[in-house]
Parts: sequence; C-alpha cells; structure tokens
Amino acid sequence: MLRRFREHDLRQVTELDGLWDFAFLGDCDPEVVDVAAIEFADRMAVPGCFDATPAYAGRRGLVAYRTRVLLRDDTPHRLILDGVHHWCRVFVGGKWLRDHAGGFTRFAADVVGHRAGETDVVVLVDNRFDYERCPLHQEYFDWYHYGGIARAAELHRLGKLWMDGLRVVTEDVATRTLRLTIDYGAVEPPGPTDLAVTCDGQVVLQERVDLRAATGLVRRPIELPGAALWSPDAPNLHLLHVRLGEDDVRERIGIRQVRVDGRNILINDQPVRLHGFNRHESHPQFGHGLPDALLVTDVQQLQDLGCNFVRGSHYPQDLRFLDLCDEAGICVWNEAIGWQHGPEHLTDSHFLEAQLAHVDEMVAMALNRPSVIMWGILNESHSHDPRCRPAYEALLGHLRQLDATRPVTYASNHPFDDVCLDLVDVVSINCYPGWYVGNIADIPDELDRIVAHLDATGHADRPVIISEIGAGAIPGWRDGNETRWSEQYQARLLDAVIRHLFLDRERFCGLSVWQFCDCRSSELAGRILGRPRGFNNKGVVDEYRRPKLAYEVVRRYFRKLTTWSTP
Ligand code: ADA
Repeated sequence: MLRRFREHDLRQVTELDGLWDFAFLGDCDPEVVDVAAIEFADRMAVPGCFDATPAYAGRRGLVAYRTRVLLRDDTPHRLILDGVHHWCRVFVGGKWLRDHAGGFTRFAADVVGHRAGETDVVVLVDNRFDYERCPLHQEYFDWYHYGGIARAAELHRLGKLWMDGLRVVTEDVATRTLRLTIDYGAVEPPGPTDLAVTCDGQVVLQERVDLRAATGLVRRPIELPGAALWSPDAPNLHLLHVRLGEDDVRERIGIRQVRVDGRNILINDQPVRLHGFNRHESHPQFGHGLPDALLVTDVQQLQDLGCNFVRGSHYPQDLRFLDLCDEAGICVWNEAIGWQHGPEHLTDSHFLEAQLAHVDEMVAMALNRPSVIMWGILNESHSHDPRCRPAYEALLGHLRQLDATRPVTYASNHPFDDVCLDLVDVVSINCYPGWYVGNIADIPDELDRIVAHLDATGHADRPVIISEIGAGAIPGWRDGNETRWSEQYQARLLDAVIRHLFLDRERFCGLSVWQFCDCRSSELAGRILGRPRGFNNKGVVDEYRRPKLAYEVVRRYFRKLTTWSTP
C-alpha cells in the first residue's frame, strides 16, 4: 500500500493497485460460481467501489475481480487486502485461499505450495446484505454500504523467514524507552538469525537471536535518548527499520503515552481538550475508496477548521488517513464497525465472533499509529439493556487485552439509563438537542442536565466527551426563517454547542461534531424519508467538500481553542 513511508526495503512487494478485470455476476450464489468460467467483460479500478461508478450505481450482487501476479519462487507469498466490502472469497491460481467478512480492515491470504510463475488472482466480492455470511454490515445503518476492493491490494514474497507483525509501544517517555515486539513466521525453525534495528538511520540494536521455533515472538526494549516526542502541537515522527534475517519492516512511530486521569485524557502526562469532527470515509464518486487527493483535501480542511480530533465514525479509518493524522497531530478515535445494535445482535454469538475478529484486524493495522489515541466500539447500541452488557464486557475486555496502552470507549445515546459506562475509560455521549429534541435555546440546559446526571451517578471523576451533536443543512439552502435544514440553522446550532461546551464549561474534555462531510445514507424507506437527497446532511462540508455556513462558525471557535487544558 502506498503509505506516507515505504513499509519494506528488502521484502519484494508488488502493488496491485490499478485496473483489474471485472464481471458483475448479480444475484448469484458464490457457492455455485465456477471461477474458471467467469467472463470478465469489464474492468474496474482497485482500490475503488464498483457501485459508485455510473454503470453499477446502486447495484447489489456478486462481482468478480481478476488480475495477474508473478509468484517469484516457490516460497510463501502473501496477498494483502486493506479493505473489501463487504464479503469476499479469494482465489490464487484457481485455488481457494480464504473467505473474509467485513469491510474497512486489512487481512491476508497466504499462497503456499505453488510453483514460480505468473498466475491469476480472482476475488469474488459481495455487497449484498447477508447476516449469515457477514453480520457486520446491516442495511439499516445510517450510511451507504458501497461494495468493492475499496482499499489497496499487494502481493508480498515472504521467503523462508518473515515478520508477521511489529509492535512498538512507548514504555517510558522520560527515558524514551520503547518496547518492540516482532512476530515472525518461517518455513522451518530458522535457528541463529541476525536482528538489526535502526531509528532515523542510527543503529539502535544489533544482535544474533536464536529462533528455535517456526513461529514466535521476539521482544526487545530500545532506548532513544533525546528523541523528540509526539504530541498534537509537535507531531514528531521517527522512522524505524527492523531487519530479521533477509526480511524487513519499516515503521514510522511517534513517542507518546496516552492515559486517563480523573476528568482528563492525558498525552505525555498533559491534559488535552479535544475538538473536532466525526468523519465518514465516503464520497459519491468513490464510495469508501477515497483517492489520495481526497484524503489530503479532508486533512487540509480539518486543519483549516482548527481540529485536533477526529472520531472515525463508524468503522476503522484508512491507514493513509491515519498516516496524515500522525503528521498533522490530529488525535483519532478509531472505531470498530457498528451501529445501533440491539439484543438480537448483541446476544448472538455469531455476531460477537465477527466483531471480535474485526476488532483484532482493526487493532493490528493501526497499532503503531501515534494519532490513534483511543479505541471505540458499537456506536449507539443497546448499552442501556442489561442483556447486552456481556457483549460490551467481551468486546471492551478483548480490546484491553490486545492493547492496554490506549483508553477504550463507546458512543452512548443513553446518557440517562446506560448500564455499561463503568466498563469504559472515557464516557462518550451522542445527543441531538436542538435537532431531534427541543430547540437551540435548550442546548445549554440539556448538556448540563446530561453531565449533572453522569456526575450524580458515579461518573463525576471521569472524562466526558460529546461524541456526536449536530444539525442537518441541505447544501445551498438559505432560508429567511432560518428553519431546520437551512444552513443558517445548522450554523446557529453549532455556535450554541461550541460556546457552551468550551467557553462556558470546563467539564467536557472533548467534542466531535456530527459531522465533517455529508454522506450518502441507507436507502431503506424508514431512513431515507428523514434524509433529504438520500444523504445525511449534517456535514459542515457537503459530500464534495464544499463548505456550508457552519464551516466558518466552527472554524472561528476551533481555531481559538488550544489543545492543552489546565489540569
Ligand atoms: C446517530 C448516529 C449517526 C447518525 C446521526 C444522525 O447519532 O450515530 O451515525 O445517524 O445519529 O444524523 O442522526
């Protein structure tokens, strides 16, 4: 994947982005498809979403993508797909390798036992809603589920010994001590192997390690005395190069620690106040597969707006976006896919297993991003229903096990009767005063009522974020009455919100406005009737990133706010 830095120097990597052969198979059961007999009459961009292109706009069904790859020798190769929406089946050389359910996360399919030479990669992709095959995507969610190979694709030659993962954790900020964990795999136990680590070109570790098993972990501390720290104001990054035998990984890191203390979120022991937006990765012409130019545009606008925070709603964000946030000093809440799940899902082991696997992938891909300061799950689900509590315990517990270095949270829309808030590090509340309930004048009282209730029910000494609040504005609609759906109404509402949260009150440690850009929504009748144009219109920019009136209002406030608050 074309990141902001090369991920490998030594490993042979083939970028598979480009134009693939394509066939729309339609309403067809993947179990009966003869992959060798598919007629590829069309072509499609990878990464990209086929149903965002005019010929297939709005269509759902099974499709097939095909490209040719070179397997350089008979050692293991790995096909890496950064996001396929939303179910797929992968074949290399006509051989089934694996199925995968759920978009927005990176997964791999290993190619072993083959001969060197050129061969076909075929990926069957299904964007239909099928709870059995892919419970993570539901048609009722308030966003449009585009389909396709939406993120990058690569083929790696692994050779005889390879690194499966590299994890870098800041153990001690004062001494700049980091802990590296290298996860390796090999065709057979490799025995004594050279390990070398450089940081910004300087050797920081060099030794011979005895790898006695074919898979395993190598853990080492490294110290980088005097190295510059990462923070939102000074987002300093360092380039690590880790070489194990003939394989290598490059990783760009930031030295920083995040923790929660009382009402504050701390980065390197200093309390931060977060102000920013919820962001969907969606565009009418590209679906979820945003081109580099659009990612740059989004980050430019977020910076222009004076943000230091993005909530990735409601699924893991593209790694290229996280790279850009690392550079911009924008803190990210990275969230697993989910939207208003009730007990029918949260007590279903099939749903939970899919969530756990998705959380594994979300964490693995974004683990070393300094900008990711917290993990989130299950947007606005039934956290007020005791029957659903075990699901929260399982998912939040799993997140903590995978990564004890970041706070965990979920966005609750049950501020007055939630029964799971004790399970999180950061209390996050979605609310829509002035939009779904009451008027703009009611906003201060409603926000105070929420926080007073939280404070009175055991959460007085905990950080609180308003993780969603906002109003819909149809782009370009100015109205003398300044009524709901007009740009003026949205601008006035956000003015009232930000003034209250940041100028009148100290209690809140963060705000993510709903939302950065308009995005296409579900086309189910129950949803679309409340979504003029078929879009969720609560963006401060429209789906083509053209600013509405509210843009300027938010910008004026956010630019005056600082990141650091006085403890
Ligand atoms: C919810 C939800 C968002 C969006 C929003 C709205 O809070 O989390 O995804 O649907 O409401 O616009 O109503």
